[in-house]
Amino acid sequence: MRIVVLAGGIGGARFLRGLKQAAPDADVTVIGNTGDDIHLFGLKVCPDLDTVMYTLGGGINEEQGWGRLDETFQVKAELAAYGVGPEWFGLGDRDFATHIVRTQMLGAGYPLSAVTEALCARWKPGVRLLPMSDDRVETHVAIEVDGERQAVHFQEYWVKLRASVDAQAVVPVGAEQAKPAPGVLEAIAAADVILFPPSNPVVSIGTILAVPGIREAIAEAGVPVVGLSPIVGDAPVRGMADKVLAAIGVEATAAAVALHYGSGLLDGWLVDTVDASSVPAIEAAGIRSRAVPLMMSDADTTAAMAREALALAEEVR
Ligand code: GDP
Ligand code: FO1
Ligand code: CA
Repeated sequence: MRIVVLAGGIGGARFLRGLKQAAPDADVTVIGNTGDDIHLFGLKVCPDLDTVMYTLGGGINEEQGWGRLDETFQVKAELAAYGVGPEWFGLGDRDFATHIVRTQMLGAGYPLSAVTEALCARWKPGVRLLPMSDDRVETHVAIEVDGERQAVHFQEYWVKLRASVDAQAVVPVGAEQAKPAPGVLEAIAAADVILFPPSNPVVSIGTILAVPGIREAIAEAGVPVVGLSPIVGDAPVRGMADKVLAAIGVEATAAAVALHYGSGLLDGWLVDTVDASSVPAIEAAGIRSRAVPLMMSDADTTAAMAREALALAEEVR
């Protein structure tokens, strides 16, 4: 079975680990969000691609959900001694190596998709990991500071400001001109099932869908498209999805997110058991829905979520 998954960072990566356990023989292609990417310390940082690669490759810092296991921060301290920041973003020593390889290859002219493939040759994530695009796309967030509207990079909004101020708009800068990376549209067209893991609907999946051609290819693939809610009990399980959903005028509820994707895109939507009362409204909107446990607390529970998603896909096929 060929499965295509649109993934952000932590939510996407953890779900993928469960999917691999649930369907070990499936051929999985991951279309990763690159809107979080940023140039820092002269290096190209791709947080969501790395989170997927490290999580599936066994190199992730489990508690944190991003960055490397057994990490140290000597280089960061040395940079700080030179007064080189930003001090709010912590690239670890082991992680620096990944970024040096990536930046060197990009500088030599390789596209991000080829660079990602080269990095994955070491980590062997067991999925085909494709960036959504080889073109530069950067998510910016409009905020108000001292009565003045300004736009900051998503990393600044999330890591530096910890989403402490309201997001007024979220803009995937460059998305309109971006082309899907090689293999993306082909993988979608060849898929048997397309899954939206419990990733952020705005700054992860929303950004991937903003690359012209991807949304259309999914809608036209003619195969079940099933998603899992990242919102449980009217709040994100972690992160700032509530803030960025508010910026696009969508309530932070499992049902509102399903309706935001809409029946034109989604065929099935899993909500957590605490949100079981929202199932009829989702079904009334033409999206088949089930309430099942959606907390990725351990490998077996996460694999069970993946099995539920695949079962729902068969139901709507
Ligand atoms: P990020 O790029 O690291 O922010 O990760 P993603 O975009 O892939 O996923 C973030 C979303 O995952 C957040 O909106 C969380 O609410 C959601 N999430 C994290 N852990 C869980 C979980 O155990 N269950 C569910 N249902 N959602 C989760
Ligand atoms: N998140 C933080 O909260 N603080 C950091 O210092 C930080 C560094 C970092 C370095 C590499 C990387 O791949 C991810 C990193 N993240 C950090 C996570 C990341 O900024 C965000 O959580 C994601 O972009 C949201 O998906
Ligand atoms: Ca992300």
